[in-house]
Amino acid sequence: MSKQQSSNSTARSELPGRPGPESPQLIEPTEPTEPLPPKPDQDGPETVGPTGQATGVDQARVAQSGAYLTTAQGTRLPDTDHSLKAGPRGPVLLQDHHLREKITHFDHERIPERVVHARGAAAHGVFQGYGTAGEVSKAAFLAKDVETPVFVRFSTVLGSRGSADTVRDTRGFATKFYTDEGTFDLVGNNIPVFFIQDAVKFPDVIHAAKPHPDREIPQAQSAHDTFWDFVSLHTEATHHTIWNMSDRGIPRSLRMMEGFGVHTFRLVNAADESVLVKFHWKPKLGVHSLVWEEAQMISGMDPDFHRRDLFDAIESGAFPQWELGIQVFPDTPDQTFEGIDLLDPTKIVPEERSPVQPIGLMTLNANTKNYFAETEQVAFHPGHLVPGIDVTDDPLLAGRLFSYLDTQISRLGGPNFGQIPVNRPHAPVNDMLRDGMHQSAVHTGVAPYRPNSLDGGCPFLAGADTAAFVETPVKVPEASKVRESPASFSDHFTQPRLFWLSMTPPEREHIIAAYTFELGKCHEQAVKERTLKVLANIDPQLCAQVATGLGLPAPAATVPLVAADPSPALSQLGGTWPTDGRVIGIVADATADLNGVRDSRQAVLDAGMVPLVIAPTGATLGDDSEPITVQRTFATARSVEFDALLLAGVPQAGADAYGARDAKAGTARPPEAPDPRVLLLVTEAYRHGKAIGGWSGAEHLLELCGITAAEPGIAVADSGSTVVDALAAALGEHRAWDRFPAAL
Ligand code: HDE
Repeated sequence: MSKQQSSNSTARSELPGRPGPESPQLIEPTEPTEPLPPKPDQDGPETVGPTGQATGVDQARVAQSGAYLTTAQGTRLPDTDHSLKAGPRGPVLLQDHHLREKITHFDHERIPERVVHARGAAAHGVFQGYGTAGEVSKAAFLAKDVETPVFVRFSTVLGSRGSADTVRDTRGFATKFYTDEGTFDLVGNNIPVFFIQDAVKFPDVIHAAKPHPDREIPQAQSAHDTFWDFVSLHTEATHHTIWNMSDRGIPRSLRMMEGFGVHTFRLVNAADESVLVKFHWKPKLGVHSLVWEEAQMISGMDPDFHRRDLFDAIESGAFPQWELGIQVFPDTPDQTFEGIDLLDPTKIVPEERSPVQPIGLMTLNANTKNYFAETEQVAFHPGHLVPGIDVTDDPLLAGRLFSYLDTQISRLGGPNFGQIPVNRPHAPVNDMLRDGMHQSAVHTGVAPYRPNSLDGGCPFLAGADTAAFVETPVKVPEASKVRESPASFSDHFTQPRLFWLSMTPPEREHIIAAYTFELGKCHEQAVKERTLKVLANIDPQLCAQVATGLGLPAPAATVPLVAADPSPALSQLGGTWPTDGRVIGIVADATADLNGVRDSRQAVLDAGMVPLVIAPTGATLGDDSEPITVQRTFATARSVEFDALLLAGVPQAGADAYGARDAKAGTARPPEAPDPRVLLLVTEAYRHGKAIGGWSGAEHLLELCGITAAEPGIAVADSGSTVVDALAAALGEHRAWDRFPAAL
């Protein structure tokens, strides 16, 4: 036996009936062991077959379990490390069916990524109705205390599947409700308006926003010529674009985003009365964003930042929650509300004019078990509706009702994608759809048609009284066929201006900086100049400041500027929010007050936040009796990972700590200054408006960073346990906004 063969045979030698030589380098388990039990929070949706029967889970295919490796046909295999050859050094034989099966399957492991929203992260959860929607919708899952399993996929729009999470972009927020009356998909975004008003333009906006076709640059960015070329020529995109340029384009966490159905939907109650509604998801943790510098740094430091944050929060039991709410409007023939056209997906209705009424609570409480099977294969469709929820004639929605079914056929390989476990309804399915690629149901019976007498006439048709989905008989106005939009669709600037006027000064600074950055990345002067003309129609101050940044003259407005009432609900500032799951970095070294570190760690945990100790190296701090585990070192920590910092006290005020090192002679650093990476950590956190706390002696480090304890968002106390309350209070406002514009 050759050398290679002997080492690889070791594991087999221990299996019953497989004698083999012993190897001193035992690197594989030598006998079958029980696989790790599923984590309690990882139960996926109940698996229900395409014809409604519970199928359970095909255990043989879910994990690396069982005693023996087999082929896809279940035949046991003696070797999976060596191809079948004509002698150890000879050619590989075509006969090797295991080699061919293994490589062929591997060759086809990838499926086409989504044409948009390719990068996503998802979780399972539950939706609980409040019963408050009963008057306007008969949808059974909205009734009081009804619990419905859900699967939510968040996504960026532009980047490919491997792109970074924190790019400036719209985020998808798609929810699948597995209701007893069929699956309802609410396929929304974190921005309540869209770039275009008519689906026929979707390929245009996406072609413009995706990377340039010649070199496929830039990835996952809107900061390039073709995007700004399109949105400046096509001013109905102005409203969506200003939302993108605002802090909404760079969320702090998927858990801290609002979600919107965007289109107006129609709800129908038990008496067949209808209203028009807009759907809103309101996060319990509030709406918070990164600052642009952080977002860019995170793209390099941790491209999986949002995905990790969602997964970790759920894993640790900090289940994210959103309230589902509706704005309700009368279903009048003109489908407008106070002059706002409800069929125009580039318009919002300010919450001050039509409050969002809560109708249920969603809790995400289980991570996915397999990214591909669930997050990648989930297929949403705005046409997945249930009785009580219907669509309107929004022309953007009409195109979506076609597109989402169609795209799955190439993405998921045929029309049977509804049979993939994550896509299977929990309601009984009794369709007459048959055959096709990847058909996995074994349909019995001979008469998959209606009417039939051979299968007993089954299945029968339901009526509105037996939970059938019946389209609302909306009157269609008498009209001629035209390729036109209503006149109201051509107002492109009133609402972007409303958005701008509703922003606080720091938020406006961020918007100005975002436009200046993005246009600064464009090469075409004509594109920049045209965009400035668009900005002039939003606000002269916005236009002038961006123009200054670009070094171009500011043009005058070409439309009258409307004096809209600001909508404070659009701003993220003001108010205080829960700090659950926020990440606190505790900076310490061996010379620090380690009891204080222990106390502060505990206080952070007690407050529902996540403490991460940052020290010079990965070695535990303190003696063996009560060692403190170090989660980050000065080499691996960067401020962008933390929502706030705590600087451990040092026993003697003014003493040098935090990895103090002798400064090299002739450098500007003070003698025995803290490790320069700590100075960077603190100054960066300060510049990004983050709360910084410390105790007894930490002021020294703050002073070295040019920060005084009296400033907003800085909390210095006597002990590690007492400082956490003050830190959490500052963090409840998300950032110390008074520090802006520090970093834009
Ligand atoms: Fe989508 N969109 N979209 N979209 N969209 C897709 O469907 C499309 C639009 C949204 O996590 C695709 O399964 C058209 C608005 C989300 O799997 C595709 C138009 C809104 C997701 C598609 C729109 C969305 C998608 C690509 C203009 C917010 C990700 C893969 C008429 C209300 C869902 C897929 C997931 C995905 C088409 C506009 C949200 C190609 C034609 C408006 C959250 O079918």
